[in-house]
Amino acid sequence: MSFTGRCIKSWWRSATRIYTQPAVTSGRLVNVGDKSEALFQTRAYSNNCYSTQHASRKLVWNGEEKKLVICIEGNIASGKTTCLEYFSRTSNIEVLTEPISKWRNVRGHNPLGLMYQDPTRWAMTLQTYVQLTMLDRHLSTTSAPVRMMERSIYSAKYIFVENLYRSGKMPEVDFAVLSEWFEWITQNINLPVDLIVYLQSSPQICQQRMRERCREEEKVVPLEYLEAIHQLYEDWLIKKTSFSIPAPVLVIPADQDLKKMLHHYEENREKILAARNV
Ligand code: TTP
Ligand code: MG
Repeated sequence: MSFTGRCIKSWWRSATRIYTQPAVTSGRLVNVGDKSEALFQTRAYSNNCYSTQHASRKLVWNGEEKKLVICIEGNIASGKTTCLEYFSRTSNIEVLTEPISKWRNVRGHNPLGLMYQDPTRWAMTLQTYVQLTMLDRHLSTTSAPVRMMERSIYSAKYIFVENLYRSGKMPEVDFAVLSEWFEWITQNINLPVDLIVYLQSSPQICQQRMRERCREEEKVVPLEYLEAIHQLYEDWLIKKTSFSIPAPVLVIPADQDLKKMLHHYEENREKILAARNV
């Protein structure tokens, strides 16, 4: 074999190794630049990945094999955690609940509480941290073949940051800086999502559930806030008129009581697990 031939063979071996190694508990971001087109063909083929062109210039996580990634979305108190807890009982699904405990306590500070008390001053602080913790969730490794996440980096930006900005609570400069961060992250890091499950609930029901669970920071949240969040979700995932949607959407009506909701989740189990066919 010629020298060039040997080089190509050796490069090919190392390139494919990145994507065929077994799941490990830690990983790192690797930059796969323009030279790696063939490598991306391998990845695109084996992962059934639908954003190959973009992926060819992105940082990708080399710590684990491709998993099915499902994001559970919906208004505050729409029942996302309950839904995740239900599916966590299934052995091949690993559940990643929202990092809300971190938002309530970062080195002794409570950015969630501060944001609700004085959004103009603290929304940027909270949303920067939400963005970081959501990115961390997207990149975390799991051993199960299916991963379910509470929310995503997308809804943090398209729903919450957008709402704070539109309602005049977030200064334009804060919105601009957060948007630059978000765009850099989503353009440069591969964050695959295979399915969005939208728990569609009325703001009134969410308010009732929120009152019942009585999270201290949320006592000041008025119905109008939940209505605004609801409208942004509807525009994004139902009317599809606002922002791009990173994956197909499965809508589950979520106003019913817990027992009926668990029944709905069970009814939708097959659809959720066959995410690529939705
Ligand atoms: P949710 O993400 O809606 O989580 P939840 O546990 O309240 O929902 P569910 O009952 O459906 O499981 O919100 C958690 C809190 O964080 C809520 O007060 C809204 C707030 N939040 C923001 O302020 N900004 C954000 O970007 C996100 C994602 C949440
Ligand atoms: Mg929750």
